[in-house]
Formats: sequence, C-alpha cells, structure tokens
Amino acid sequence: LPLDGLQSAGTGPLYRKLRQSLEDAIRTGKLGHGDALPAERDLADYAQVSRVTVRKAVDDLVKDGLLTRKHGSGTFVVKPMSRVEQPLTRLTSFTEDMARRGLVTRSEWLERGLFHPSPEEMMMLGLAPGEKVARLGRLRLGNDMPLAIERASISANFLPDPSAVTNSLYAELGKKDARPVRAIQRISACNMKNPDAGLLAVPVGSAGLSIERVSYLASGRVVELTRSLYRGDAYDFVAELSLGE
Ligand code: 16G
Repeated sequence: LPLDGLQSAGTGPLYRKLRQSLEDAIRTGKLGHGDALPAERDLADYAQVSRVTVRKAVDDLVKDGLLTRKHGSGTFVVKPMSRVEQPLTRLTSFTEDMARRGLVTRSEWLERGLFHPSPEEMMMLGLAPGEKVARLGRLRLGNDMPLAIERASISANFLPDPSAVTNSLYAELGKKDARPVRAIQRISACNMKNPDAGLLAVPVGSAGLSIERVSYLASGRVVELTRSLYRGDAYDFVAELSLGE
C-alpha cells in the first residue's frame, strides 16, 4: 500500500496525516473503489503508528463517507454513486427525486424552527409585520451519501409548526394546500468552503452548484425561498431546449 511520506506530511496529529495519506491514495486511485483496506494491524505496522492512530484515521474516513465498515468482513473504499440527473422542467422535491432513482433518502437537521425574518425574507416572502418565518436547514443524503445542503425559508402562515416536517417539506406543504406549482431557479458554480465542504464530505475547494429557488402558489404568492448547495461531482441538472418563435 503506497502511503507516501507519512512522517513528513505536514504538521498536526499523526492520525490526521494517516487520514490524509489514505485519502490521497483513494483520490489518486492507488486504493480502488470497492477495495478492502488492509487489516488494522498491518496498516499500523506499515505506517509505523499505533493501532489507535489507525482506528482514528479510519473512523474519520468512515464518518466522511470515503470508507465503509462491513460487519465481519472488513473496511472498504466506498464506490462513488453515479451522478444524479435532475430535469430542470419539473417542480419535484428532493424526496421524490431520490425515490424515482430507488435511493434511500435521509436528512440531518442543521436548523428547524420559527424565527424573526430577515429583511430579505420579509421582502421575498411578502411577510406582514410581525409574521414569523420557518427555517429548515438540512443536509440531504441519498443512500447515506451526503448530496446537498438545503436552507429553506417559508412563511409561518404556511408552516406554523416546522417540527411537523419530518421527511418531505413539499409533502407537508401539500397537506395545507400550499405545495408550490411554479418556481424560478438560479444555478451558479462555486467552490466549497468549510463548514459546507465538511458536511458534504468533499475536500475544501471542490466544485459545487449553488442553487436558489423561489417557489410560488397558483395564486402567485411566494411559498418558499431555498438556498441549496449541491455536490458538483454528484449532480447534473438537465434541461430540454426548444427553438422559440
Ligand atoms: C428540492 C428543492 C428545494 C425543496 C426541496 C423539498 C432544488 C434545488 N431544491 O430539493 O427547494 O425545498 O426539494 O424537498 O431542487 P422535500 O419535499 O423532500 O423536503
């Protein structure tokens, strides 16, 4: 196993250096997707570090989704998911997009509650004075792989109890006849910074798609203002174009 220059690799704790060498080996293909990691004892011998150090480095990579432990058979390099395609012509929810592809959806909450709106939220959502805003911040995962960070702001009129949203925001809005029917979406390129890069388990500086969605009811009222950050290595947005008159 080619773990280059472990002892000379930068500063910081040893387990970080080992983590970095393993990460480099994965990214450069020296450790292939699906490959088994050598046994903890062998790695410790090879890298001349303690088994505790190896365990910490491996734990870190498991947490970030680069390695996976299979009970009884060892630790493996995770196979990256093939890219997800999302058509740009249909107003679907993340839950629906994942279900259509047979992926298991899960979210980790970053924020969920009622707040005093910012001036921007007041303007965009057309809030009356004193009206609150529901904010839902989520890390969204498909088959346990982090794919996007989404931060939605919704008028408390449509979502008086944000904790009612357990899985799908659109499903919850649907119950109140407030599921949006139209949206404008702006997609721009970005380079990921921390803490977002860490949450999405990609190196700082990786390509990301920053998306702003404003969704409307049939009446024209704005329901949702959502800022999302999608992993550039996992997502394609696809649009069908036709010649206009
Ligand atoms: C999509 C939308 C997001 C919406 C969410 C609802 C994009 C870029 N964003 O991810 O604006 O809030 O779906 O998903 O497509 P949910 O119903 O699964 O919570």
